[in-house]
Amino acid sequence: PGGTVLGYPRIGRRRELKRAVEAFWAGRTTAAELEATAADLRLATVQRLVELGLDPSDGSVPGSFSSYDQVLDVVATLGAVPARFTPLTDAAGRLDAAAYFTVARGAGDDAPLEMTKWFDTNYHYLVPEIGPDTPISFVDDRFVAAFSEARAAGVVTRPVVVGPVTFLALSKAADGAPEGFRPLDRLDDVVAAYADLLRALAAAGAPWVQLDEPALVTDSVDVAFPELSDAVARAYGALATDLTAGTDRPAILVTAPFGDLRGAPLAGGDARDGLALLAGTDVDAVAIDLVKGAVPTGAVAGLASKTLVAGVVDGHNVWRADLAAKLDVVDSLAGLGAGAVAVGTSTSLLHVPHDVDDEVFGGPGTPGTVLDPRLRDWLAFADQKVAEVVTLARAVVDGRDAVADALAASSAAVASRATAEGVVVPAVRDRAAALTDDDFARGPYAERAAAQSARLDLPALPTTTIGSFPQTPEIRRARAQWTKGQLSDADYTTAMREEVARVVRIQEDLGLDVLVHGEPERNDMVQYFAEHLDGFAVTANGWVQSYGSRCVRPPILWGDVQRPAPITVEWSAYTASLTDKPVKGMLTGPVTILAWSFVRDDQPLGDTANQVGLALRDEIADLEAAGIGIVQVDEPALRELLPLRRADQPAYLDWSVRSFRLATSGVEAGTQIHTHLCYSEFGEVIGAIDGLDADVTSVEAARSRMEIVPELRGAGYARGIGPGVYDIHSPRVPSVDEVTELLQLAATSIDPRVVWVNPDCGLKTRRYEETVPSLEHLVAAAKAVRATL
Ligand code: THG
Ligand code: ZN
Repeated sequence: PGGTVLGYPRIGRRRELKRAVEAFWAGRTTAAELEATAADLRLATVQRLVELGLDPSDGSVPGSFSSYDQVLDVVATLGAVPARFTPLTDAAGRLDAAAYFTVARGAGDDAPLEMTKWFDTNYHYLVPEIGPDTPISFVDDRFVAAFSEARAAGVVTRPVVVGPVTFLALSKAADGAPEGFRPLDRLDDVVAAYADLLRALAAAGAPWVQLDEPALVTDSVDVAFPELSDAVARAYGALATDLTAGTDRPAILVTAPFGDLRGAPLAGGDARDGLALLAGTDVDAVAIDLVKGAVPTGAVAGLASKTLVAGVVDGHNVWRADLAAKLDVVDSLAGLGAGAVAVGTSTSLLHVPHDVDDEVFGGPGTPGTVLDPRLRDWLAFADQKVAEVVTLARAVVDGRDAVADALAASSAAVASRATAEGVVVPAVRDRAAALTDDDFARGPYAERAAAQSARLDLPALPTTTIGSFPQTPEIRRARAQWTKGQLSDADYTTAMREEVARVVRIQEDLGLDVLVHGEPERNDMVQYFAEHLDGFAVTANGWVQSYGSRCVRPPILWGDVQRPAPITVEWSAYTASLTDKPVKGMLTGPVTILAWSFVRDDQPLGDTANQVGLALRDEIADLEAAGIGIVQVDEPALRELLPLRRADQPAYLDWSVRSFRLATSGVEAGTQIHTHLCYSEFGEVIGAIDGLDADVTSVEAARSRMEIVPELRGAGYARGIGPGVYDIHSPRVPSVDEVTELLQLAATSIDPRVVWVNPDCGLKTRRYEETVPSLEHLVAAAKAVRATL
């Protein structure tokens, strides 16, 4: 009745966990010291949640800590470790702290678990590898220990565990598994281990456990399984009834975040209703996402004995809720026939920063990074969302009058945001409304190719890089000093221009054909543009975990987007003044800017994308006018925003491709547009990549041994292609022979005249020690293959 949240950030308000974990990796602290810091953080978190109003006595407080990743925690709990890491486990099959991180990060030739995106968030989880012989049993009591630790401090938590069906649906078949084996074939073993976990939690006194089953809201091929709904029925029949009959178990809450549990088929095209399916088992509560998912209607058999947790507070975005409207949604659930309705968040709060009160608000002239003070009232980060849930829950129990002030304040904030200056800018709206199909299209590729080849005069197999060069400690130090006001704008700019000149010299010495400026002036490829566009705000402390110890600070896109002044033009023009070689201007595309920001929720995303597209179109026009003949517009997140339900995908692919074309189609035929994609499997968006109509597309390809090249050709793509010829994620320097072999593979599977030679991705995370020899080998390989053409 007090309301709950499905999970809470775990990196720490000041990224304490990041620092502790990285100190342990560096050998500066012991496992015991790391564990002590983690325990402090867990305790501070549950106490904070109680302070914010969650009930400390009944399992309302989620126990959602992880030292690295929630999926890895299940791997550890089940002892489901790939064979290459079994030597690291103890006799019982457990991983100690060092071994746990080794599975996450690899060691020597033993590759870590692969990392991939968690549903449609910017969080990345580790992909379990499950085969017929993978050990699976309840071996590790980390969930039980965390529960007991909080309980000893006076807080009865609700352990949060990735559910058994989602765990297996997200796993991949282990190397060497027989043809046709699917991880879900191991469901009975996994469920038996979960039953043991539930018994252990009950013995420790846990009244509730939360099992997260986001796989139930998606039908994307990543998790496709024809019998997913049978798996749900089997797993929860066993966990709630058969395997726990006659023994104690905690009450089970199953959550289905990120989408619609009703009204759309489950994975594999099964038309059964996910809510009805769960209601047909003996689980005790179901949490549904009422932000992404539709409000369900119609009675559901079996729900009378259960609690429905109404996920009305958005766990995935930062806007303050309209509490009265949320209460209307809660009220509208009455017809479903649930035994009780409780208030919750739509998803875990893992995806938002900790606390708006950690931000610095100020007006013009306030030093440091500050948020527009008007935004303070419009935003809700994790702590504010907990308070919203508590207020809503109180209204459900005591009536709206009991929280009248809070309801009025939230309505006033929502109203002030709707009418604030900058949220709707008529000039931006008029420009978007006047767009015609011509604004989204360039001329025929044959004409462009001819004009570009005459202008650029490049050799066969031209060599280039993806844009960023190593961010050295000196660059980071200068930026930190500048941000703190210890370095003047002029001195900072001078330092960055010197770096650009150095990067140009290095590239000329290497003999690269198309040069870049190296992006020393950019903190992050999205944040940098957000800082230079109207309609965005950036935060000082708004860190969100991206994976493991790594975090990002997503900008907040709150208003209509405009470009007040050119952003990159001086940098690119300066670079071009230093060399006779062609220089490539570097921009981040509209889809990626949206994917890695918190976006406004008051208009279709496609409309917002076109505003960003128009701002970039102006930037590209200015680059062109400054004599820059090549502009790269990166879209690494094109795959990332793909909707989880197939039915929604065509509309997304349409607006995302159009926004890119809007940005890039204003140029002359002789100006060459490049794009770059990475971080994902492109199968599902391959048609869209062709639709971008870029003259050259560079893609991550080394680890998959160029398989993207024939795929793109198969999808009808017939323009320039730069498949990455070496993996930049590792410090290893590839030999000339290795690069030559990959390049030959590409140049024989398509017409070599369209092939470009470049690394997999930007070099900002690498050091010069690796970068220079790797690029030397890349240039040597290009020359060798060129000679054979
Ligand atoms: N920028 C943004 N989002 C992203 C990426 C990005 N999402 C997907 C992918 N890349 C995630 N990868 C990373 C890689 C490195 C870091 C974060 C996400 C990283 N972060 C620093 C850290 O945690 O120490 C902090 C960076 C900073 O100081 O701003 O290294 O490239 N937006
Ligand atoms: Zn990349």
